[in-house]
Amino acid sequence: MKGWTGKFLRVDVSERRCKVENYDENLALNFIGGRGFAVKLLWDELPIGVEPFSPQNKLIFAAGPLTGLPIASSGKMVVASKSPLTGGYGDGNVGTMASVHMRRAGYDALILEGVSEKPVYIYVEDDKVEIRNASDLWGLSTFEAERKLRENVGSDCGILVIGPGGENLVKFATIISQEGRSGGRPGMGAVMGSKKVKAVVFKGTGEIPVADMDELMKLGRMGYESIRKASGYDFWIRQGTMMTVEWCQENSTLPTYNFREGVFDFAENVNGYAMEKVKIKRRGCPYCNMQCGNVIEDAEGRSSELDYENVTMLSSNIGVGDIRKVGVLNRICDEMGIDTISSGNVIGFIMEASEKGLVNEKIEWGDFEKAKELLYDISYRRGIGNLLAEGVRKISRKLGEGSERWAMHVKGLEISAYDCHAAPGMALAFGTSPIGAHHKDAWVISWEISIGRFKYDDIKVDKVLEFQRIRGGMFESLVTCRLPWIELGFNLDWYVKFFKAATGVNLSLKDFFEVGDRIYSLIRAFWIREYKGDWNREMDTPPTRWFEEPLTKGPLAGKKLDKKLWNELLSKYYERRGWDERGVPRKSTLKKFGLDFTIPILEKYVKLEE
Ligand code: PTT
Ligand code: SF4
Repeated sequence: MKGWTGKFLRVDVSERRCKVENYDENLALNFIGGRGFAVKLLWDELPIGVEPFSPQNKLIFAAGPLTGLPIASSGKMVVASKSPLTGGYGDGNVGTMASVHMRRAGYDALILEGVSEKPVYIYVEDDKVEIRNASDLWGLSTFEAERKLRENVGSDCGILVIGPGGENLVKFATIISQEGRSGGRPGMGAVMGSKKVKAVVFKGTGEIPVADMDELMKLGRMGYESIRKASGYDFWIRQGTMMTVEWCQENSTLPTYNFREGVFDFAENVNGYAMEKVKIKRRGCPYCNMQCGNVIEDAEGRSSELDYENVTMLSSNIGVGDIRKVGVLNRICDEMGIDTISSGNVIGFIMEASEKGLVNEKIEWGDFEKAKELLYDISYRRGIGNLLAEGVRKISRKLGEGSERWAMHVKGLEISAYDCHAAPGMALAFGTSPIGAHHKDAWVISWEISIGRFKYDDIKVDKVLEFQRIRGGMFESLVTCRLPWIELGFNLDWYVKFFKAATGVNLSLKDFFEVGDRIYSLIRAFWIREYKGDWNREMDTPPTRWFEEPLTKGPLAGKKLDKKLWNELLSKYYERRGWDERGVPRKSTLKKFGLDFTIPILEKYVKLEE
């Protein structure tokens, strides 16, 4: 095989055993890599209904055939597992030198299994693999742990690390790299913590096998140049994803006060221009000439790397209107290794619960000091933080009193930063995202607003599917950053050419989309299996707030989603996917994608329609 290394590294920390395995070429051709490899491995290897923190759960670090090659924004990695937050399939995508070094070391994925008795870190240097003592790292923040590791192992390597959040099994703990890159929103950091693995270090000195290196280098150079010449490049370099704050405010879609509103009175204090005033440098992922990490000096005089989602969920959604204070909250999340989106959600939720008298604590909107304290309490599971560390689905079930209606999640994963009171297409994207409410797979909102946000048209269903195929299927399996394409119009044909030069295999965009559909149906089968058939369309339905409580502020005051029309969109989505009215794949669909092996297992739990 070219492009792929053809090898997985398996490390069992219970048995302290490491093994290199060759995998079958058919796996590569049918699932490509990244998310595709991850879901196939989890389906094949996890005992059904496995407890996410048990030794039998596995954490997959997966690259794709383009990862780590000298082409646009290829330094990315998928981290995946059965999620402790949602109970279903969970993954995330992190930009890190670890992805490049893993591939140079000769592996397309690391499969981490078991539970170590004592804290350890995994050290991989080409074919040398060691499980090392990490007692002196346990308890350190992600920044401190990564720095300390670099002192020990040198700087020419890639490091993935967890913080106190992961160690203390916060259900939305993530995996951090390079002091500002985070991956695995649905608790991938907690799974790593449950295995007592503080860090994974990759040092690779080999060459990634490539079918036609000259062609790849040529395409790579041309690609970088094309990105640099794109009309939006200069502004992107200035603001990156932070430009979205202003856009969301203008379009009443900026999550405000636990997604009650879509506009924030202090948006100007936290938008891209406010950020530019305190920006000190930019940084980003390997092999990328779009370096979009905006590093600012925060209100405590420290560096904090900002992105749109982080800022919005920790500003408007909880009422903090000062970019440097938001920087502090964001940096604490990175140091503790917890997801900013879920953190902003649970804090917003508890502020509303306090306002409504559902908890005794006084936690007021916009209280920066309290928010800071809560982030530490969540990470160390202290006081009310212990409850918040469980995520909004569980908190709302505990508090009751109808709070489930304004617990902003789908399938247990907190919603990322787009208010959908007046965006049915984006609400469909959140509903059907394969990991729970995340915008990663189908960010259709800007397109939707441009074509008529109040419509419930079929084209919105088609757009969600198209984006899921491109973003959730193609980019998550080739494993490169999608931002050159979505932000600067870098044409998808580039990836077809990159893939051909890397692997020697000729696949069309249509072929990639078919792989995406295969991955989607397998992920859906995984959820249904893990929920033991306890599945219905409510699992794909966004929170009641968007259907029942209209916006009260801004130009869209009075607007909310129409449940009946929205449900029709969902039915059409199911139909196009080849799933039935419950959202369960039909037998014919599973067969069409070569997923016949799922049928006898699913039939134990649900009646499959033909
Ligand atoms: C991603 C989610 C996002 S999406 C953001 S900001 W965004 C938040 N970032 C967090 C963070 O930072 N620290 C933290 N403690 N928690 C965080 N939670 C949130 O996590 C990220 C970029 C961004 S910035 C986006 S959109 C794109 N996402 C990509 C993707 O998903 N796939 C892909 N092939 N390319 C992508 N490119 C862009 O990468 P999750 P990163 Mg991220 C600090 O992890 O779980 O997928 O959730 O990886 O290296 O930080 O780059 O406005
Ligand atoms: Fe990383 Fe940003 Fe570059 Fe994507 S565009 S690879 S997120 S620095």
